[in-house]
Amino acid sequence: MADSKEGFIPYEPLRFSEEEMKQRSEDFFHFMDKRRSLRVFSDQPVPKAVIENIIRTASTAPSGAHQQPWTFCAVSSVEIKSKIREAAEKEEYENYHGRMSDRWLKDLEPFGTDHIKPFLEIAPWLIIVMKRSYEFVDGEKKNNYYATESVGLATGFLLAAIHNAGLVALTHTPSPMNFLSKVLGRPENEKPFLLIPVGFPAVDATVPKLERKTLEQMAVFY
Ligand code: IYR
Repeated sequence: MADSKEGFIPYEPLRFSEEEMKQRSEDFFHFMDKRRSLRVFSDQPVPKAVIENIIRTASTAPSGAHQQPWTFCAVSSVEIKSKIREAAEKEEYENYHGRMSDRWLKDLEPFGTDHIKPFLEIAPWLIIVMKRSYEFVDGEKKNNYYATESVGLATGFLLAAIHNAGLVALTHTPSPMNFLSKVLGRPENEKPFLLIPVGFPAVDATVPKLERKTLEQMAVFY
């Protein structure tokens, strides 16, 4: 047995047979392959307890020095959602009418996006993922390690948890996003990372016809 070190506890592994491993990995791939980003939501409510579990799951992601440099702001308030929509649409109007290059606009054509964002009010929940680049410790700024990577990982876990609950989401990036700090009254060590509407898909929702890269296109084995 490995020497026990202070501050360490035994790791209790999950144990699967080779057969089970193959089956589970294949099943999980097919399950995750069904995840799609949605832009059209139903206003059907989602219980807060579900959102709480989804956020708890996100926070199981690894992070630099286990600093967990994230805050998840979960908004169901109609007033706050409408403030967010108003401010986001103002920024997006500027993006679609001058700030984005012609090439960018062309690349977005297949997705049919524009500056109008009704999902920001219709989706029952908006989760705003905040990145904490530093903490105040005894009044001093202390940088968090790999904050961007860590928050990216936690957001991936969040999206998987949303999918697992049978819900849909959009990884939305209104830009610039500083209006969110203001609307939500967040401290200066937090910066908005992603805005994620969460809910059920609208009845008759459609998604762009996309193909994912094949294993051959995106993996190299050595
Ligand atoms: N933030 C804008 C534009 C946009 C950019 C990318 I890259 C997308 O994949 C989708 C949209 C918007 O949300 O409309």
